[in-house]
Amino acid sequence: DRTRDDFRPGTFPDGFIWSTATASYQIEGAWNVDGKGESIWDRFSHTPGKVDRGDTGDVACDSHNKYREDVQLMKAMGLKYYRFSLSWPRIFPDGTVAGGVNQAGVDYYNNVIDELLANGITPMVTLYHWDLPQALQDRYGGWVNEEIVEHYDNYATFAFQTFGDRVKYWLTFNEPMVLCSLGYTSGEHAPGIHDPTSVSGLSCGHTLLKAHARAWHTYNTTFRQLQGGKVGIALSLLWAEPRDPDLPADVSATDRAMQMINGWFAQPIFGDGDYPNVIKETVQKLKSQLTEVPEFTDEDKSLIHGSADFLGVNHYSSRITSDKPIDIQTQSVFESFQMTTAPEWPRGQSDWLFAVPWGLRRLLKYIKEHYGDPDVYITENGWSDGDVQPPVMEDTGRICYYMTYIDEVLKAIEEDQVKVRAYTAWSFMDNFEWTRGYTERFGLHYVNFTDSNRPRTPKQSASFYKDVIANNGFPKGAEVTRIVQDMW
Ligand code: GBH
Repeated sequence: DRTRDDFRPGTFPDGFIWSTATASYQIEGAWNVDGKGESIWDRFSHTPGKVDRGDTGDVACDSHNKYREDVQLMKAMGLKYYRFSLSWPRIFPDGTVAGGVNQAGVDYYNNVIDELLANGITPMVTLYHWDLPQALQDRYGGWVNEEIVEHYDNYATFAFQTFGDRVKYWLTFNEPMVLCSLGYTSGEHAPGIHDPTSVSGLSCGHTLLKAHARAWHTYNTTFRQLQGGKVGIALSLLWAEPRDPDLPADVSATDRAMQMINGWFAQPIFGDGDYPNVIKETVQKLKSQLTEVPEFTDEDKSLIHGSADFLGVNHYSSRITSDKPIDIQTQSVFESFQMTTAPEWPRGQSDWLFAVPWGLRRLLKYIKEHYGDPDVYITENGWSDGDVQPPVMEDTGRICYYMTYIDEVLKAIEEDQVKVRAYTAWSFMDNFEWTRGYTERFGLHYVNFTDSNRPRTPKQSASFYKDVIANNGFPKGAEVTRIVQDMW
């Protein structure tokens, strides 16, 4: 049974960061209020058939109005850090500096940041969590076009300049792999481009890596000395376990999967500065269909390599991987492996979400060994329940998930010497779960989306996490450790 490993109580290193996260489109609402421009997620969710039940982020958790209440709930949990994202079109309605800054949007984020700090909570800000200004999509086709690197850098510069006196932790992008593959290959996410050739997805990734590096260098040369903050990127990293560790074909299929899914963005930034071989091979095959080939010059590589002060890890689940023979002439390396799950793995509400706590420890060790032993901030980890009546307030599934995953983080720190500095629970509250709308709930707080006041109520997991934060882990004798051992 590889579901669980032993639970080992213990405490985290002093100064360990405990946080929770949200993202602008998923919580703010106020999509067309106070001068905000339209984003690609506004356009996408307003297009019939794109999101379950026709749900939209028009109101979402109404955090544009209710951020003070959110901060009080955070304070009640003893949270000292909070990760949230800025909506680019709330600040620059058409995405460009030339188009003008929206002062009301700037005021809103100043208020959020000040409210957090006044309550002893340190902000961690994601610059881009998927809500591109629609105007940049219309004008350039979005991330497939390198013209937008300049606009992203201008936006990032403005954010550093305006908020960087108070914000010391930045993430340039949330999950480039997800945004490029779901937004530009499968089309399940905004902007909804369906291109099974992978050409658009690969170009998206290429632009994004350049934009990321540009923003990091901007911070490094212009703001670091004055502001003293850190800039990283949040990558969605999966753990792939070979179906048969003694079968070389499965082991190499697993290696290909890890390269494709994790290495696409991790290797250029944290590895040798270039794409993994599987990506390069795919690019070679597609060359005839490409107008601009996603290959890095030596200059690109040296700009991208090392362009992060820490690695943000969004991790949720694992897969068992086996070899799948392909026809080299007609099929791509993307199809050369197969991923499954084990029947004993507990399932969340999201169809992709299986609890495999030991996968996180193995992933962290892999990061240490393959990506230069960086400082690691776990920027997301969490569990979904359904939108059921009565709502799941005694959310033992979520508590089990958190306690087992957090315990594996502790093992990675103590036994594998991985430099994990932060753990972030996704999410502070139930919110707009992209294509799934409000049908999947990841929150430590329940949000009633049928009530126009969007009341929030702490779930049992919120008090569990509060105890973890207060105890800096699971010290022997503490109440939280007893809960854990009872559930075990
Ligand atoms: C994150 O995405 C987002 O950053 C956040 O906004 C979102 O609300 C949260 O997670 C919960 O979904 O496991 O091989 O089947 C994570 C999105 C979706 C990425 C599923 C990996 C499936 C790949 N994940 N996806 S696999």
